Amino acid sequence: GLDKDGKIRMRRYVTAKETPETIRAALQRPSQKSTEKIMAIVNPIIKDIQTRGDKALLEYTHKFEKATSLTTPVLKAPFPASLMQLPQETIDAIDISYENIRKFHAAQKEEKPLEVETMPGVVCSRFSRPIERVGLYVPGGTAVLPSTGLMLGAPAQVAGCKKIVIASPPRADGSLTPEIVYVAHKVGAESIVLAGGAQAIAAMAYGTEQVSKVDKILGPGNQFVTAAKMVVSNDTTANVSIDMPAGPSEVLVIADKTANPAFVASDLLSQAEHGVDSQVVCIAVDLDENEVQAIEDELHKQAMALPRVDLVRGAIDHSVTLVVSSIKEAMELSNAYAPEHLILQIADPLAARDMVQNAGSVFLGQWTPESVGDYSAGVNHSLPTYGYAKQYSGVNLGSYIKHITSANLTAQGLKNVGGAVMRLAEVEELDAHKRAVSIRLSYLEQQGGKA
Ligand code: HSO
Ligand code: ZN
Repeated sequence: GLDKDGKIRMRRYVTAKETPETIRAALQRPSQKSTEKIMAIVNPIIKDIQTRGDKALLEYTHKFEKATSLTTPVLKAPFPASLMQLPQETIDAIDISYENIRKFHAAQKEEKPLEVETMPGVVCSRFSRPIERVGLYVPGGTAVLPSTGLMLGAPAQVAGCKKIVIASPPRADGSLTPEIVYVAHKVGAESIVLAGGAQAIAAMAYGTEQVSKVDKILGPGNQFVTAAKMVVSNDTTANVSIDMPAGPSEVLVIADKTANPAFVASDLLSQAEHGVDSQVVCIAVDLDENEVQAIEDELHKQAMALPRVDLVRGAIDHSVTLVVSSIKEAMELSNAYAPEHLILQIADPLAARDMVQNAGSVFLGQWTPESVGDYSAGVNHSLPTYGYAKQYSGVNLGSYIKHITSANLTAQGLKNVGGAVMRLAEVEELDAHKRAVSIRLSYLEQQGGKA
């Protein structure tokens, strides 16, 4: 990201002057550490937690978080007020965000069970139940992220999950940030596991003496966390599921001539500051040299003023600006990239939204920076990354819910559908299946069809 002239700048391509292969290569995600290497580290940790429980969990926390004074890995609710002392402004900000997230996710509830009469007397229904126990991973790392606790916890609470466990790595002095404790309190968590990494995931997947076993684990994390989630969700003895695979965070901004270059740059940087492995993409629609230059100048100027400028530099190193000729071309490139966040700083963002095929969450117009979605608007910020927006949804109310179906037939219904069932049972040579229908139909005949 450091040019000859010392500027922090993204690579730039004009698509009309390049081959499609070059553009495709420019939109590659930065490669990650090999899965094999990660697995070789993660697998023994998971085994160790399974066999030695809390003792192993504490040892890893002493080692990886340097929190050697920590003597117990779990804090159970009710959480003492002394652990969540915060400035009133912070409490207000969390409360406002929490309410908006709750509101938006509560609206995702189904009004009533679905019911369809597929044939006369054949009624199929679908109803939902919350997943009973969920484990929410709130990363530590280069920043504390209480907002992730809200994004995962508020929908779990709205869905009616009975047990909400939050795991988050403690600080080196063994304590939790008060914001995380306050968020855990707000969402009704039953406990906080003071651990991070693969060890925290394993503890929630299998349970330990003090850590409650959960049915589903959600939340973003580094490669170790993601690998551990994959491992436990593939282990039938754990009987646990996960939300989605996760990679580094990313944003794609589409800007046309109406966009304010300073706004565009600020959005690119808000994602770049997450970490050196973040990726940001700027698609400039029909901008001339001066207009692209204006965005690049703003990016450099704003970046230099950031405390996290070194992380930004790393991210900008594998980030790119594409100059394209139309909104349609921009949307095609965006759909192929499938960004976690898509920001549309263009004249008619609503029209462009209709063209979105693949994206985690979309931000419309110049007054909607990604930051509002990261914290307070109400939309979720736990989103599919690394191209997984092609097949996964971000965390939503449905992430905490199972659908159960029921069928309910009358005697006439069985008469109506029974022929098809018996024929297919014959095809599959499953006689007992056929008999379960025929035995009833014979009974009805004996009754003279009165039943
Ligand atoms: N943009 C991040 C979420 C986040 N931002 C948390 C600030 N805090 C990944 O979607
Ligand atoms: Zn963010």
